[in-house]
Amino acid sequence: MDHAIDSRRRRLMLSSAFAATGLGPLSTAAFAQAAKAKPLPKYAEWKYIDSLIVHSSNTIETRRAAFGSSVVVPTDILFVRNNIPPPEESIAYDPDAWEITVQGVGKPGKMTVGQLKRLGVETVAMVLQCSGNGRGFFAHKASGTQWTVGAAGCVLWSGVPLAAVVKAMGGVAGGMQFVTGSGGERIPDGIDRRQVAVERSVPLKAMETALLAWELNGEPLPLAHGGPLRLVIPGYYGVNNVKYLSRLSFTEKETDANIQSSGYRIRDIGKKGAPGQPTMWEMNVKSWINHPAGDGPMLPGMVQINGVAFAGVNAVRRVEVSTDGGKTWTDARFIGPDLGRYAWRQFVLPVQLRTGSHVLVSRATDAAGNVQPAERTENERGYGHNGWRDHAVKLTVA
Ligand SMILES: Nc1nc2c(c(=O)[nH]1)N[C@H]1C(S)=C(S)[C@@H](COP(=O)(O)O)O[C@H]1N2
Ligand SMILES: [Mo]
Repeated sequence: MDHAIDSRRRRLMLSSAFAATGLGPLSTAAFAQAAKAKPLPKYAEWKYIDSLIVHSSNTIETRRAAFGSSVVVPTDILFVRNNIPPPEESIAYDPDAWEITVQGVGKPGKMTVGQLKRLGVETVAMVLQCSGNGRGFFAHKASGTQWTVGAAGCVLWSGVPLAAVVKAMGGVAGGMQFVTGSGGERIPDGIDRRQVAVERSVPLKAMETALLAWELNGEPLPLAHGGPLRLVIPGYYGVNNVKYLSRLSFTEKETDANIQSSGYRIRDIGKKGAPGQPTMWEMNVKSWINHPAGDGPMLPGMVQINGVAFAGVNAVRRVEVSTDGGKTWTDARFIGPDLGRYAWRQFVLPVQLRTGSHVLVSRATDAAGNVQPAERTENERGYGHNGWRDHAVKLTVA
């Protein structure tokens, strides 16, 4: 990842140059915070730490203030989530040699990334978001990483449409209902695969839009984000986008791996996860404000309230913004290019902020008419939080 290290150095140089002029993108407080922060893990050491919150070696969040106003989130500030430690870096050295097993098709067999590249190529812009994004706002201390807003990012994936691969391999075998992807992590001897394997099933219809991706934001897919090959299911929660894809199966049933059968299930607080409860597939409609981020005092006057809005498999149609905690609302304007229904839209509302305290919130509506609710839906593991109230930016203008 030499190119990424270079870009990080370049950015560090820029930020210290700005700091010298007093125009630093980072406040002194942010520098102090960064100084005592946990270090980045080796496989993600090329990331730009000042824009990230390192929760653990396997969970890294983008800072709210670090989200830009362009549509795409740069790879070096994109969040990372690994349920188990990633494979060795060496699997990404010769990506074209990486091999996947394909089952549940007319002609099952193996395919290398090099062979897949000959079958087709497509690009999709989509929001990658962890099911637990916003978990930190739940009052019952839901177990898991306490993400706020930054376990999400809109990115560009390039790869072969899954439908083209299936066509080349004799079509989906009769009776299959699910697409099941398996992660290529090595599971130590003596550990039950079913307990820990990252293996997810999604409904067969997702095949129409899925990609097997080898490129992220115009660069070869780094190991941290699933290189050499990743299953991409546009509009579905992060967990379904299986990294280091090693096996792809069309199956009659959902996998019995824990991560599918009992994990990632919506249930009441105190209940155990079980098949039959709603699983984290399509994402719900959601928005939040990134600027101002509420991380310091502000002077009164004109402010460009800027944030992001998206709605899973649906396009987002409208965003309203309130500066009084949701009593009154004004329509915001979308800015920048529309990269399609799976991408997020950036929105802006210029407002005059007077001296005092302000609670800034946003509320999105999707093309199907779903409106982002005020409150979160309470659930044991803190999944799917799209309540606008908890995502507020609280500001003091003085
Ligand atoms: N093989 C594999 N795929 C995986 C995971 C994993 O641990 N292993 N984590 C999933 C979860 S829970 C999320 S939110 C996303 C995170 O993607 P990222 O690390 O590229 O941001 O990857 C998903 N795919
Ligand atoms: Mo996740």
